[in-house]
Amino acid sequence: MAAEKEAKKPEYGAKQITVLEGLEPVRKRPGMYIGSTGPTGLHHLIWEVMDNSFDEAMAGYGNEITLTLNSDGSISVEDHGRGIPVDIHPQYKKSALELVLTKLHAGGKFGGEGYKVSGGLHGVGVSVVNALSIDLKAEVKREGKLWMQEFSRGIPRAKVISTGTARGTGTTITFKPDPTIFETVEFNFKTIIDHLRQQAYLTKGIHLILHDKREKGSETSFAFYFEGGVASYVAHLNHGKVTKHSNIFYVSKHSEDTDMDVEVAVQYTEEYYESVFCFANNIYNPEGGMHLMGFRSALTRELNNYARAKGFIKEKDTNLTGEDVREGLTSVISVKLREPQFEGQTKAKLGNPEARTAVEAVFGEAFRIYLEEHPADAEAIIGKCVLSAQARAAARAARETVLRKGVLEGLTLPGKLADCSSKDPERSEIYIVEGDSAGGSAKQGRDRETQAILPLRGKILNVERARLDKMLVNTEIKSLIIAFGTNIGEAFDITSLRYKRIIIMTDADVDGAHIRTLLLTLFYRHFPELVKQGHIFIAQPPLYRVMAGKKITWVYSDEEKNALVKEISGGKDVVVEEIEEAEEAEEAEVGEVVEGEDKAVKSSRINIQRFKGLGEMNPEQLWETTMDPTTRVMKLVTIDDAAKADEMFDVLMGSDVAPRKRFIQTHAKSVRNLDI
Ligand code: 0RA
Repeated sequence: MAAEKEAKKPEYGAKQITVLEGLEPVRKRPGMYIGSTGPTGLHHLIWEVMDNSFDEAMAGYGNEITLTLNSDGSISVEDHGRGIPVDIHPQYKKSALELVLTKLHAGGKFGGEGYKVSGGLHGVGVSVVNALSIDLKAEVKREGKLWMQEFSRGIPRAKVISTGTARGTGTTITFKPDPTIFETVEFNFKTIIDHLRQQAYLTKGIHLILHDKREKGSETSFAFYFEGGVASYVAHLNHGKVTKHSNIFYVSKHSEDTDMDVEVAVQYTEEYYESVFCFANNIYNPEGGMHLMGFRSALTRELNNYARAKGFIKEKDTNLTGEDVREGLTSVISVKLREPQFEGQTKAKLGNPEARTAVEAVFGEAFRIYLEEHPADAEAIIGKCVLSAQARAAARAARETVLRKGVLEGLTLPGKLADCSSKDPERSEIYIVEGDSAGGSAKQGRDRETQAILPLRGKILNVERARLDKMLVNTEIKSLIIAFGTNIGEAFDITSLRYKRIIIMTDADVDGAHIRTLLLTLFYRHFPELVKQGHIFIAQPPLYRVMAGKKITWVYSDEEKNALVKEISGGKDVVVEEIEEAEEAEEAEVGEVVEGEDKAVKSSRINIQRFKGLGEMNPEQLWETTMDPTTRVMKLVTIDDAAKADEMFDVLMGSDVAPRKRFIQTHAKSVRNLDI
């Protein structure tokens, strides 16, 4: 916060560190602190440490944060903040450093004026990271000295010691996640890169550097720095789209009344949908919240005021509605406040009412001035909104006609839907299956009582560009809507949902991914409630069938396959014949296996068959591997997943190569050393 720098800086020492409790609860119930022990929770550890570095940077201490993926599986986060204090706490007789790293919620963050929160949803403290790390080393530069302390699973290996002299200040935390806690301790490069890019947009002026040193000899480095803050973010989101005006609206201001930083960027495109991304203290709020409400009311008000004042809409005309002004809108809203309150299903909806007031005031005033000062841009925006209003009226009329014809009344379930016999939504689920042949297997293999199958023919309509009225004439989409029973648009009613689970089942190839993305885009844009309330799933068919002697095992990843082969072969190296096509697998009977050097040993035979498509499985196999509710694995789709699919759609899936090229080029610019 800008004001923070000017505010009196209290002497920060061990005294201000308040202590709530020890770390045992963290190891006992890690999920309570980091959400899960899966990949998301694992990456949460990094965000947690980085949040502390961001806090320092945003308070004006240090503008470069470096993340290093080390070859031993550990991660280092280095900042140039004030450094964690190392003096001894009078009451606890321990260094502040040790307290920060071993006591839950000890970080000064809860101690009043000394420190402020960037986290909120994160913000559980570095001690949580320490508790869940098999090794953690803290190095601090402070008052001319270099300090160091090491821990294992949250327990200090020794007291903090000074290891030499140092120039400047800062903290480096190096940690290695505990493999007995996490399902996997392998970090995902793309997850990290995406997070860093987003954080760089949200904290302008801060350099974020990533070194990937995991592979000796092929180390790579990336750097992100965006001078334009969220305006750069909007430019990024609008890549590949035709924009309505070239000047991106941008405001960044501290609201004195509410003591809040407000940053908003806006640009209209020729698309029909709205892309809005809200953040509070750098945390994404997929469900929006008070900042979004403030933004929306100011946007509608200012555009109506301007349109009337300049005669774009006449006395007798009705006002532009919220929906009219949101078509084609791309915006990023970011607020930074002292005590964010998160609500909603995913705990990611901002609840602070003052955020509404602050955004409404700051954005409203700046946007009014922008419209006045950029009449050409204003005219283009208003023109688009007026057109949206007209189109909406036309669409309403068209939809009413469609509805009157009873097309969506649920009276006529689509012919190709094989419905389940249960009429209880709680017990019912629907598989959306790619292609007729897979649909056939699914229909035969399913549990008729509770599982409905809807095969989709061909590529469904690219809903991104389609308007609701046009969508409603698309057979595939109509089938989906009728099958769901919820209706769509203003008539959407989740209480009429006919299936508790909607499961997307596509092939594990590029076409499958395309259809899945299309469906996710459709759900994100037109059925967001289904996603938010956890009704959408992705089936996970196996990648391979491994046959050792007579025993068949289905495996779902390459790691699993390798582990299984190792297990079957008893740890010895074996040569395994992998067969790509199912037909070939039959011809080849069983792949020959050579066990290491010693061929005299009793020969075990391993045959691996890779599945290309669902259609290659017979009904029993499909049931057994993918549809049996007692054994299947499915991925729950979050609104975040759907938003990502939506965002990526244009850029990566579009038939047009130009935006894709541009995407790669612009990203190359933000990267110091693109070495992939
Ligand atoms: C407690 C108090 C102060 C800073 C920090 C903790 C701190 C923690 C981390 C974790 C990673 N990097 C960090 N940098 C700082 C305030 C120190 C002061 O007022 O001098």
